[in-house]
Amino acid sequence: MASIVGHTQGVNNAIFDKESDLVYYLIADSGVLSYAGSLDVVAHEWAHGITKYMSNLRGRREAGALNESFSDMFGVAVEWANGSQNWVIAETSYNNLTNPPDYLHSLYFPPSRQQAETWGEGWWKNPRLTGPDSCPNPDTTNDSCWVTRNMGIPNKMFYLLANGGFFNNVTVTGIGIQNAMAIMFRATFQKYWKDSIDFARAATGSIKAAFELNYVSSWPQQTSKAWTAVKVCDTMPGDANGSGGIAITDVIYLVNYVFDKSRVSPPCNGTDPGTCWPIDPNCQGELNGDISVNIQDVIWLVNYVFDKSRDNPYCEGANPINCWLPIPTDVCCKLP
Ligand SMILES: [Ca+2]
Ligand SMILES: [Ca+2]
Ligand SMILES: [Ca+2]
Ligand SMILES: [Zn+2]
Repeated sequence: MASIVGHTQGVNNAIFDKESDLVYYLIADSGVLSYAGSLDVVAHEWAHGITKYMSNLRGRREAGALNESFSDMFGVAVEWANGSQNWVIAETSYNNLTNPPDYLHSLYFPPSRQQAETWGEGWWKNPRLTGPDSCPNPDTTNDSCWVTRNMGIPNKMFYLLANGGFFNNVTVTGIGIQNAMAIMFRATFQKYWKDSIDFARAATGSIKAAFELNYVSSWPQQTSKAWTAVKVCDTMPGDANGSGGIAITDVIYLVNYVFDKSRVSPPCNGTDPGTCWPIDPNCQGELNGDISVNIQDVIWLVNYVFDKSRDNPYCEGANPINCWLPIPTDVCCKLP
């Protein structure tokens, strides 16, 4: 990818030009060195090219924030693979400054650079058409509906998933940056992330990618938890009992939920008069992708749990490993 480094007025910047596929590095007299000297920024800009040709995420609202965040994830991951293991962007270009913060973004603590780390809180601003303080018209005065502020949310999610951490009362066990990047890349490559999607769909798409890449591990669970921690996603499909994993106990829970739900006599004797097996949130029992929770989900879950460890005969569905991967849907990952 061709790059052009030049002098400009105003602020230091790096820009991927979607029309020409050129990257411009603009140097200003701000004391910050050119971003062309920061490997994470270079990788960030190149990742915009990946986005353009794979997911085509737009540049506004939540899709715009995800677009920028994917580039930051890629930037950190490339630098990590080349021996510089840190969670900040462009630190090499800020080395000569005496006053912190000496970086452009932080995935570890986005608020240090005026970026949100939790949906609906702090530096977050409403990027949507509806709701309080909504953003009807994306333009330069509102940063295309708050792209730079809100990109801190998926950035923080990625940090938590890769590194692990305790945030907003959620504990995420880190799966390593290489694995976390593989999930986000698959979401991009498979177009689970595309066009103008919102964060909830982005979470859904990455959980789906995690299931596909490594269903026997805790990747889907930790991906779900990471989005939960930043208050975007609220659960994992198939985890009917809310334990944080998927096992035979979820089958028992879901069977009881589905049959108890419509049982009038004898009435359920639990604390809930309608059913002793409420699924909260309800979508945890929805795993075949058709929105409602019913007997079909029981069948799906039984097959998933038992097929998962079956080596012979192999599952013969579209997925060579397991034909019954839970399908995350938008009902299973809602903004609070
Ligand atoms: Ca860095
Ligand atoms: Ca469970
Ligand atoms: Ca269903
Ligand atoms: Zn960018």
